[in-house]
Amino acid sequence: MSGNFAILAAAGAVLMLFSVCGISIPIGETTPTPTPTYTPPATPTPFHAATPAPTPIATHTPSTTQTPAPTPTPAVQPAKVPLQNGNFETGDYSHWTVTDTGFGSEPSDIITANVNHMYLDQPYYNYEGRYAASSYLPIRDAGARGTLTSDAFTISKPYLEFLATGMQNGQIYVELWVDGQPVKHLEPDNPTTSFRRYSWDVSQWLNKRGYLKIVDASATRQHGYIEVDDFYLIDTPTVTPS
Ligand SMILES: [Ca+2]
Repeated sequence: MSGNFAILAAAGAVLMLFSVCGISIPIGETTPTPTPTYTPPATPTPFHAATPAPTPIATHTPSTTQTPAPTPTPAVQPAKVPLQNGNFETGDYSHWTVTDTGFGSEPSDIITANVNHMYLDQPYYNYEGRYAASSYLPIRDAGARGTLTSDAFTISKPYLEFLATGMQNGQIYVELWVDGQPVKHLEPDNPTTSFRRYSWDVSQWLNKRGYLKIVDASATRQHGYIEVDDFYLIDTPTVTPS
């Protein structure tokens, strides 16, 4: 402040001197002290953290070759499991072992037997498919004898069912063998030509291995035969089990 006053005082003294000397200085020509223009401080460019370039969103291109994965479904156990060639529809005794001559060298063609009137009394009824095992038809002799033994199978269901005809006779029967002994035994009480469905409760041998024996050891003529067909394992019996 005192510096400015000194300057003003000095300027005043100079003016007085010029005035005294007749020198006039036009006031308007006084060189104005440049007023510093206010320059606002530069607004700092706000600092932005480097923003990574946005990752382009992958455009989904539907594939024409990729098939959607199938929805996994739990393995479903069929309710009914046929025994191998349990219905004899191969037309031969594959999966069965034959002894003697009663059952012939191959299953009997029931449809042909009906057409050719080869049956004992009446035409066959209630058979499954075309073929069945018969201890009568091969040589048309009810006194013929023989056995059929199935391949071993796993008892995977609680019931074993089959069709059978034949007379009740201690030497004519169907058996299920497990652990080296017969556990089920049926002497058919059906001496007709109409097959009947039988059901065995085999639940106590579930998951064990077993096999079937079909036996005609009787030389009895007339109705001394047995005929079987359509062996399968099943969850729910279709007839009253024994
Ligand atoms: Ca059959």
